[in-house]
Amino acid sequence: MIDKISTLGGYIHEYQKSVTKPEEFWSRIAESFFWKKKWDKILDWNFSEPKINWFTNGKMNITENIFERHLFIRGNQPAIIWEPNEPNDENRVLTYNELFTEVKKFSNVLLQHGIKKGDRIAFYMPMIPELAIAMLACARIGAIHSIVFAGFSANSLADRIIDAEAKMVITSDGGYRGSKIIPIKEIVDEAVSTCPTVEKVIVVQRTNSEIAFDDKIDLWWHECMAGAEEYHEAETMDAEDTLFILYTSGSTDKPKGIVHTCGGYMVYTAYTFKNVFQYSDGDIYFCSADIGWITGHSYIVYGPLLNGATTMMFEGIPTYPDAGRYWDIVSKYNVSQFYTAPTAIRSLMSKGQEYVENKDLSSLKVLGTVGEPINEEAWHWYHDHIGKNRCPIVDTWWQTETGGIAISPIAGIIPTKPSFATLPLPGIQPIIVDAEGKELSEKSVEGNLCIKYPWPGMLRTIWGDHERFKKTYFSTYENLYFTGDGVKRDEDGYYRILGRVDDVINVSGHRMGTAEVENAINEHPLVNESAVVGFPHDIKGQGIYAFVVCGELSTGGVEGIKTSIQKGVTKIIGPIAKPDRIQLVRSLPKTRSGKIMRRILRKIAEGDYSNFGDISTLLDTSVVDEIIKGALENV
Ligand code: 6R9
Repeated sequence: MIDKISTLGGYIHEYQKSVTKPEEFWSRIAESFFWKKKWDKILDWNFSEPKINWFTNGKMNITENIFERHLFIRGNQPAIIWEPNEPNDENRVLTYNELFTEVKKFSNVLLQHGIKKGDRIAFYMPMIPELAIAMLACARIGAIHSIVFAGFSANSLADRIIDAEAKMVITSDGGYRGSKIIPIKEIVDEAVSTCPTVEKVIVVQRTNSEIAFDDKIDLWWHECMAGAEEYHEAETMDAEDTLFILYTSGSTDKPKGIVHTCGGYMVYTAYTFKNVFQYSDGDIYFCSADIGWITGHSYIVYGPLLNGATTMMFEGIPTYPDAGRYWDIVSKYNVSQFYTAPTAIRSLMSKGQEYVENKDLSSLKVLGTVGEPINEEAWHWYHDHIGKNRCPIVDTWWQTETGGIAISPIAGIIPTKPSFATLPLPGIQPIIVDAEGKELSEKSVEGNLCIKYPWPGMLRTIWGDHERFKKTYFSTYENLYFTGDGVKRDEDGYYRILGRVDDVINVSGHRMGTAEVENAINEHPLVNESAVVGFPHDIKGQGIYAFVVCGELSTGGVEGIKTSIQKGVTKIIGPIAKPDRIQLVRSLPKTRSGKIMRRILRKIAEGDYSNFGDISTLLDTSVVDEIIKGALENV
């Protein structure tokens, strides 16, 4: 098992070792796993090609490290505790033995339907145990899962299926979310109708909704599992074989398929989970994320299960049946570690104290946040009202690309400071640079966050587009991985993440490319062009502000067109991308060379109508005055 860092001195020692002798450091950690064949070389890399290989020629399977490695001591311990949407419905507890049986059976189902190592399988699923079972079955046979958050539209799902050339889709008839039933299968049907690579769709029965069922491609999960063989030997995987693809938004139009591989991701998620959350045997760990995002992959499924932990999976939403739901779950299961997003904290905080008072939160030991910067007010509320001033908060900074937590306190060991992700974890070598890429080496400084040395959990490429991988992450600054985030370091060497410095906005912890939203808006028949920026939003962190130029107005007038733009974006991307504010404008502020000056639009969206900086390159400054006037009318 992985040793836990247990003192501040221990952290400093581990960190130094990870920087001076990274290979020795990671090899010691990797040795606590089960390898079918040990690696020949720990690390082979350069950031110019770029090439990142960890544990070269090591052979393993991540599910053997979850199951076979733990079973003799943990077979009867709960691996997953699933809490359903309705608090009074029966929950499900899967022990390691039970989960293992289901995974092996589903592995055989996949093989039986012609899935081979390297094939891609897309997922569009609610938060039910079959999601985790199917993920692990993919990993066991070497199929590559590509999980798509089930809030995306049919169109977004289809784009992802097509990009990965997925052969199969795993889904459910419907999904419960609070008082709503989501027509999951209907969305999949719409997507799959445009995806020629999909041969089979496996459907889990969850809501018993009436659905279209095409016997030629659709299969019921329960029917497949009924006859499935229980015996299955894990496929031998190379450490650098792809484990999964997860799509995320970037500054340019199309979402990118981030590729993670088996060996490095295993070592990194397991190591960071154990240390950051200080997980001990017997603890009940609850991460409220959806498995459709990286947080769910790394810290609901892989990280916890690799450590033999008990991990919760929650089907519902934080405000159903009321805003005390998370706290009911914490007290029902005696949750020890609770990990959520600042947007959820702000939303629950705004509902009032009555949902927290009288809840027994005494089992809590550690609180965590992820996904976006946490403001001090929310941090203090979380600390005082949920943690009762006794639980450390781990503000964990990381990205889909980093695979696991990169900058974060180690619970109870690294002293915290509100809104600071504090210090890098062992193996992470952050560097702050200015716009030209010059290192800002003073302690207390502000700039762009890069990482200068590889760590095992980092992405290896963008699916099908290595050139884009190079361009996106390694071309802004030579020989550095560029995170896209701005950061401030204080006199203690603590890091405070300031937010994205590229054209990515972070809405309720979800990454959204402004270009992606603009393209969706521009699909509207009356729209000529648009520019999207983020603006500060009390609950969501950032909201979406769209400046739109229309050729003419439809009969519904200004309000009618705004509503139809919102509907259009929901249909094309999904409800998470729906603009919060739309302002119709005569034209956009452009430079003489035709580039939109987003800097100005960002200021206007923030309600700051001065401090535009140098606007001498603007083609027509009167446009700015008009937009400000319109913005004031909008408020
Ligand atoms: C894990 C995850 C990544 C972006 C990242 C940054 C923001 C994440 C944060 C944070 C401030 C934190 N972010 N954690 N900002 N403090 N603790 O969220 O991955 O969806 O890829 O988003 O989220 O801007 O670059 P992902």
